[in-house]
Parts: sequence; C-alpha cells; structure tokens
Amino acid sequence: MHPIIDLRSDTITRPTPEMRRAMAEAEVGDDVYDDDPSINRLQALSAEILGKEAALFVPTGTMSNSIAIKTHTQPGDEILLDGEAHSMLYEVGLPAIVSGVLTRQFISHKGIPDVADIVSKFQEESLHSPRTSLLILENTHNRSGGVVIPVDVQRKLWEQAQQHGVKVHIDGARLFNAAIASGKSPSEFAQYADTVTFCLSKGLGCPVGSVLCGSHGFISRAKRVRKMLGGGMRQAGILAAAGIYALENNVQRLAEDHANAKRLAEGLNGTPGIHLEEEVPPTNMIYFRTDALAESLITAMEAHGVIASTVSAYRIRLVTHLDVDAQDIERTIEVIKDVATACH
Ligand code: TLP
Repeated sequence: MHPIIDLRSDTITRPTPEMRRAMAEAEVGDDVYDDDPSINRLQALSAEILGKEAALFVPTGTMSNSIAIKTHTQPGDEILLDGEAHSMLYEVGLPAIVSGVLTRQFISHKGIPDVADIVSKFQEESLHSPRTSLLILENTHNRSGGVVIPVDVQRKLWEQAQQHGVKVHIDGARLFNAAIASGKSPSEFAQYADTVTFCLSKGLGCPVGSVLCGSHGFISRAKRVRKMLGGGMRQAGILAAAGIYALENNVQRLAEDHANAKRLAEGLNGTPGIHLEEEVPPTNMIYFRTDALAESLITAMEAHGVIASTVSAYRIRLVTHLDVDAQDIERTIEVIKDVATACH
C-alpha cells in the first residue's frame, strides 16, 4: 500500500525533525510584552530579508491581510484588488467586516494586472465618491496558477499609486516562490510596496505563521490591530523558531517544488479529458480544466491515494511542496492518467 500523496495545498506540510528540534529548543517569553527573543529574531530577520524597517509575527495569512487592510484604511474607503484575490474570495468577507471598506475588483490577465486599467480606477475623495486608499497585489497569484507578477509591473503600479496617494500591500503568501522562480530577491518585490505579508506555513514548511512587514510607524499601529483581533500571542517563540529555521533552510529548495510541478504538468499534458491551463507552471501550482466533473475525478484519484482540490465544477488544482518528492510525482502522473482515461 502506497502512502497518500496530498497535493491539495502547500499548507499541508508537516514540520521536519530538524524544524521540530529548533522549535523544542526555542527561547521564549511573553510576546505581548515584546519579551519573546525568538519572535523578535524572526521579525528582525524578516524585515531584513524584505528590506523593510519592521515586521510583525501573526498567526495566519488571513489575519495578516486583515491587519494590513485595517491599518491602511478608514471605514468607507475603497480598496482595489483582483476579483480572484485571496482577500476577495477566501477571507470570509473580512475586509467588509473588520475594516468596513468597499472592495472594488479589477480583472487581471492571467494574474498580471493591467496598469492603465488600475490607474483609471483610482478615485479621489469627493462629495460623491469613496477614497481609494489601498491597492492589494497577490504575488504569486494563487487562482491564476501561481503566476509571478513581474517586478517591473509592480514598479509601474507603485509609481502610479504613490502619485495618487494610494498605499500598496502585497499578499505575498508565496513571495519566496515568486523570488526563486524569477531569480530576484524578495526585497526587489517588496521595495515597490508599503507593506508585504508572507506565509511561513505554505511552501516554507512551518506548521503556523505569517509575517507582516512595513515601516516602523505602520507596524506599531498594526500591532494594536493584531491585539484587537485576538492575535497577541504569548510564548509563541516555539512557532517563530520554526519560521527562523524555514527562512534559513527552506527557501532555496522551493526550486525543487517548481521542478516537480513542471514535471507533473509535462506528464499530464495531452491526457484525454484534462486541459492544463499552463503547459509550464510558473511556480508550484498546476490548474487544469476537466471534461468530466472535477468531483468525480477527485474521488477516483483519492481511491488510488492521490488527493487534490476541486476549485470549481470543472477545475482542479494540484500544489507541489516539501512533503512530495519526484517519485510521488511520477505516481501521481500514472494515477491521474489512468483515472482521466477511465472517466473520459
Ligand atoms: N491559501 C489557501 C486557501 O485558503 C485557498 C491555499 O490552499 O492556497 N493569501 C494567499 C494568496 C493564500 O493562498 C492564502 C491561503 C492566504 C493568503 C491565507 O493564508 P492562511 O491560510 O494562513 O490564512
């Protein structure tokens, strides 16, 4: 019997023995009093890597985005974001609930925003209109297949946003994937944003955690919002130690996840009933359309030990990560080909 191959998400990774050791040995203190040395170290390291003044450790990417939106905006403001963004689709309406903002959506081309379109949507406060106070960019872009928004596009958007008094926040849940795939440093992306969040609990392999980075002033206001949302943790240095371990050891290996995704796409290409959205996946995600109902394919795959996510009725996502290796990828190709051919 083969072990299960779980490609639902890169969130499913489990900490390795080395990471667990780092966690067990972590020095801790009460972080609400700023007394946790491991959290302080993770925050300093994150700010340094992203080229920002300060950083804040938070439990999840969802909370991090929410804190950023709340800290950047006033109730009644408008925020601009991709209609397929995580903050739009998967954060349970938090921008409306926590921040009281309007969400105005733009349509990107395969995850890449159109600069002119976005600029035309910026609104100044007037007798009639809400003020556009924030632009959110998601890099890599999850629902668009893990695509990387190029640094140059970010730069153009940033320049325009600055001219219009609009802040820019990057949901960089997978910013390190973007950096590794494009051969740029994370700070090259981060320089064109006021704030950036990245997740430790995805490709980097930690059990919990995200980090929000920005200026000193922004982070001290954000810390208050984190407390308000119940995210003021105490001896969470145990978790931060996993984050430090990941930043020191698990960044370069993301290239393996990208290579595995490419091999998986190559192996699936041309399979009857399966239509890859990208023949060459940009990072660690593969999205494909199915002729059969996605759910029926997923159920058949599960019976052979391969788990994936249904995105919509005829759309499936596979994500590569630390807990799947090249051998698992070959088995996944075999299983999906067999199942898809049988369902066709
Ligand atoms: N994404 C999850 C699901 O929620 C869809 C996944 O499996 O991909 N930003 C982006 C771009 C994300 O993809 C996610 C999680 C988050 C934020 C939220 O992170 P968490 O799960 O830590 O709240």
